[in-house]
Amino acid sequence: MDFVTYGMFSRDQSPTPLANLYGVHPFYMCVEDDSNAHGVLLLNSNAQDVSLSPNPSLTFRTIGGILDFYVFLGPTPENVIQQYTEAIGRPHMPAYWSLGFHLSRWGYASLDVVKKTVKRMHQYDIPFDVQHFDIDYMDRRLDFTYDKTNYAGLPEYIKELKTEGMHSVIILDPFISKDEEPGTYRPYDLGQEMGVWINNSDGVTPAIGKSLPPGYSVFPDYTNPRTVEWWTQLCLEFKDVLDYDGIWIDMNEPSNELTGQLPGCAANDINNPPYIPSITGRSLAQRTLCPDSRTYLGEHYNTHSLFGWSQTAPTFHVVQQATGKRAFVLSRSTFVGSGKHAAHWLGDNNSKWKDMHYSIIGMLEFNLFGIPFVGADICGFNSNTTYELCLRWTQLGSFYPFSRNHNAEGNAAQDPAVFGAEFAKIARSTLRIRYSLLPYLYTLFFESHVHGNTVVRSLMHEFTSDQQTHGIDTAFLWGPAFMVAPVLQEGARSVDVYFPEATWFDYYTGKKIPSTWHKTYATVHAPLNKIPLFIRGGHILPEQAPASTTTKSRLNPFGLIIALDEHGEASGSLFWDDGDSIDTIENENYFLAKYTFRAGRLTTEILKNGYRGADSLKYHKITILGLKRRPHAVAVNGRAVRSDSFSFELNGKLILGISAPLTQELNLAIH
Ligand code: MIG
Repeated sequence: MDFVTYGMFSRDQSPTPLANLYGVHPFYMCVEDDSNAHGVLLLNSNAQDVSLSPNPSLTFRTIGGILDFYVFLGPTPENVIQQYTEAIGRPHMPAYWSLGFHLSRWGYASLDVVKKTVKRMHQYDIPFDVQHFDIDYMDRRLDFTYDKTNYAGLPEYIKELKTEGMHSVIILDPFISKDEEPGTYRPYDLGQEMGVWINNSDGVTPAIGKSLPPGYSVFPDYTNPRTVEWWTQLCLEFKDVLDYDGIWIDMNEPSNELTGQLPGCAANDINNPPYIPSITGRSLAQRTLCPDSRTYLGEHYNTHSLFGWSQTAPTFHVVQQATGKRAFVLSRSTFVGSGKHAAHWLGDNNSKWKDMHYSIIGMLEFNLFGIPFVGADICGFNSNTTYELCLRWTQLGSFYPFSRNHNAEGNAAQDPAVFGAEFAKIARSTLRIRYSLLPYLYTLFFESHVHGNTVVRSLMHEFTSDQQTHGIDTAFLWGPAFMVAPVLQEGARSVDVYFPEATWFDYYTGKKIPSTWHKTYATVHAPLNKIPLFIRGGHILPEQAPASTTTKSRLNPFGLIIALDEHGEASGSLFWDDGDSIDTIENENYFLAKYTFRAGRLTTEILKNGYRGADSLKYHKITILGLKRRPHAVAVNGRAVRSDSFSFELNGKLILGISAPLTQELNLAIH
């Protein structure tokens, strides 16, 4: 609030404090001194800035458009986001596989290198679901082609990954080269014929810029329904070439190497308005097109920051159509409502410790923006990473909702299998924790999709009246119940963790955090092989035995972690469906259970039992944390459990081995 001004205008800009970045979200949430929260959206796509002062005051300055203000009354932070996403569109339900670990790299250089990388991931048995293909799969960086020399055999390889239960995501850029031999490059020829490009100010001739492909390029105008037809057709045709499962849309700010298109922007008021908001370069054309360019919806001046957003829904729909399954679309540029159709990564960060810290801030922000499926490039994108940074980042990134290791061209390989056996073992064990908790994460996404909840949230979000939580951006929660407190400093072997007033258990030991640590920072041991994790009492987390892919883990037995609060109570839920069919909720093809534990009894209420694929699944393990004493007897569904199939540890942790069907009410009594 200290007299800072934030500019908003979508820009190909690696994350830098105060700079305008890839996305535009003219939304804020405010928490007042009495802990009541509200939110405000100015639904406006023009270049704008917001000035903050400690009065407190806030001033929006926009240079066009409509002054459409929405106020969301909360009163809790979570209510604000539920109301905000009700207005702008609730986040989509992600495919289960897309919650697995993703691996990517710009500059594998050949399919052989990809294959070797995937192989070493498998050799170390590191959980791994999705392989990304960045622009080097393309022939000379041309969309809808692949490199038949360096990536010969790519179509077959993608099929092979599929048979192993893995998935593939391919990148597509928004610029189309106009300089290929006429008749040899269908995406351009067809688009030209259909008239789908952003035009110059004359409204007729296409705007010509320069980006990754050879020669000069034109820019599809996704606000035009004809462009959507063209894109849909090409993506469908390309599916017959590369059997992709998801599409990654990059550079959609839109990015351009030139300042404006050829031959440069005319001197007029639209290109040079009397006030230019506080954006990098103080130029509306820098790294993009001239403001007076014409899109179907209006002047680029008004629609610039909508480019990525306008590309997102059509891409989502064509991925659904092409695969017949739930779509995965990863977009760099976002606007209000993008979460309805896209996941987001935070862009071109650096392999630096402070960037790893920033990623938590970005992840929390995008959860406020209604785009909870978010993560940063694990181990850092620009420059070479180091062993320790990459290890700590792999631990943190194992708890990003979108968990992907990605790297820039020219840097040393940084996949979790490249640093040798010790690193791989740690990556494996951390990712296995992620995979075991995916049923909980998936249930959080269900709640986000249906009720608009955040998936990842700050401590402030849950403990709003505790002022000490307000500035914390070094730890975060999955839903209300699972705290991640990563190591963010080089050489550190401990973390100072703030424990708000609640019952907390160490995830690894089940041991209760002493109440003397409440409302203070406590130093928690964090050797290289460990990221501190805590479970909050009062909550029940569903889990499932992990495996090398979610395709396999989804068949494994479930467990429940019942973490009791000070009254010996806890509750939680599990959402389950086939993980990748479209509209399973609308079609009632899902399973939803609510668990309640009180007075020594667990009861299950099955709210929906509409997914027959759940019938063969079982509960195998119940963990109860925070019991005051060793139980005399335990009964599951009315039958006594033999004392040799449960173990009790003095720290109050009870583990029960059971076998009970998932789709029947699970009842447990502890005496
Ligand atoms: O400027 O496709 O942010 O993730 O690897 C390069 C190559 C274009 C920018 C993306 C990055 C990606 C890279 N792209």
